[in-house]
Amino acid sequence: MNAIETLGPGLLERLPAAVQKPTYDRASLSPGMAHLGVGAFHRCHQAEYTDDLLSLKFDRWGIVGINIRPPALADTLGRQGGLYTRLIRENDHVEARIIGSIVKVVDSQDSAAPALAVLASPDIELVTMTVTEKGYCHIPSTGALDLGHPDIVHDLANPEAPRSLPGILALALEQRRATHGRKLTLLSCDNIPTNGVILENVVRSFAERRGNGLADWIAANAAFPSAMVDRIAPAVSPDDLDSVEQWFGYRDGAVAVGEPFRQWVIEQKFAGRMPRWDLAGATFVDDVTPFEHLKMRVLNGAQTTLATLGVLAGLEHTFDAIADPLLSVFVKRMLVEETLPTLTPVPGMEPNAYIEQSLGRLKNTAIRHRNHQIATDGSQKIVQRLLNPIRDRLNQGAGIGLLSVPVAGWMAYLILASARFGKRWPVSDPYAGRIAAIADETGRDAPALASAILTILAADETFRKTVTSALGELLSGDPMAAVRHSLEQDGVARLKRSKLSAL
Ligand code: CS2
Repeated sequence: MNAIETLGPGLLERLPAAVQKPTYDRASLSPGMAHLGVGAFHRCHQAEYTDDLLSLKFDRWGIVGINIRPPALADTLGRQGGLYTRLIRENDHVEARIIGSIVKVVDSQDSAAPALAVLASPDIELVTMTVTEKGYCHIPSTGALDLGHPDIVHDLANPEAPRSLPGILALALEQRRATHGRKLTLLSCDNIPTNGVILENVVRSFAERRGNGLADWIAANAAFPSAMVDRIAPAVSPDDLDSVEQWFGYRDGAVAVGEPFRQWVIEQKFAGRMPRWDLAGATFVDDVTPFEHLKMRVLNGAQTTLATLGVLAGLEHTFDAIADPLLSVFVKRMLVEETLPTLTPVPGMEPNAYIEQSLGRLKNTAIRHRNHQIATDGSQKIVQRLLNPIRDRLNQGAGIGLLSVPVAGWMAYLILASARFGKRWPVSDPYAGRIAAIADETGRDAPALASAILTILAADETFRKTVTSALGELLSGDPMAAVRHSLEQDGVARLKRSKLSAL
């Protein structure tokens, strides 16, 4: 029996017809940009846009992919010369394409040196990144650099051997200033609001503490555009790798799976040249804020709601949660009645249609996005997805009965999940330890628990009351009672309001 071949440049000419391949000459690419955090999302998003651009308009913009956290890239993408199969899946439909835009990979998990050699190189004009929400080492509620973060404490004491993103980027910029002085654009592609502002803030705050004029140099020579990114691309499973082998006859250790929908809105604020990703469907704008509010509050808000409540209801994936009649009614009413009135109009996007489209995307059964994966790091996600719309509603004097339920869902998830799922899925959230300690102290008494957790979130009184009552029910034997009651109570409140306005 022939051994199964692994994907690599040598296989490109022998691929089955069903697999598309790069139409440009990869050998003549030279690295012009780097990406930090080569996970499933990058492989389905920025790397694909760049691949599209290379096919349309040949340019030098090859990507150097760098990981400063696990997994190592050398054994998968590295071994395959940067090539991988990107599958677009929607229910029974599969579309396969080999992406060729990543020209080199660098593992920098043990030391920052390999990453710095790339980031400080004069050839690199642009650094994009997807390092997850917590990678920025900021305090989610304020955006400030978290000076108590263990990695920041370490990096300020050892600035020549940084571990954190802000520490690594500050040192790379310092080395650029010392060696060639070329400008750099740093483009965050993570799901945090005003991600460019947050990135600039953490890097500059770090640089200011170095006290060597670096912060001023950064202000004059680096740009930090904000961006809204979108495509659902869950963590890849062994089944995905096996499917590629079964369908196409080769082994690929770096498969990425995404849905058909994709979007990228980028603030037009570059320090030097910018890749013409607009030719491949991205949009350059002056202000990303309305786009990111829409996406984070509607699509991501729905995902977090379905994930935390779905886990409590014993459901595995997003598509299982949205198939549940109660959760599907709940999430739609929450978005239409409470989230939508907090949105700023976005040119060319009708919010009701956007809600429908987003909920439609979540029904895709080929995208096996686990509720546990989305619930991971919930504390870093709920601010932009749920707490900011809640704050806007409270400022408008409007109800928050529905939006409060998934916030209580996040708390209940952290309290219950380690005990229930700990072995199969260790709960991971920077707040998990603090919340577990509060749960031990308060003995799971909902009002005491909610009150202690909400103090961390600096919550207002109305918010406290609504979350406390939902949490009590979510922690009971029938967690979905909270979802049902919130819908009933909200109905009663609306009836009262409509009677009052009829007077
Ligand atoms: C998800 C996102 O895991 C999560 O937090 O909500 O990764 C989501 O799929 C993307 O933002 C979609 O663009």
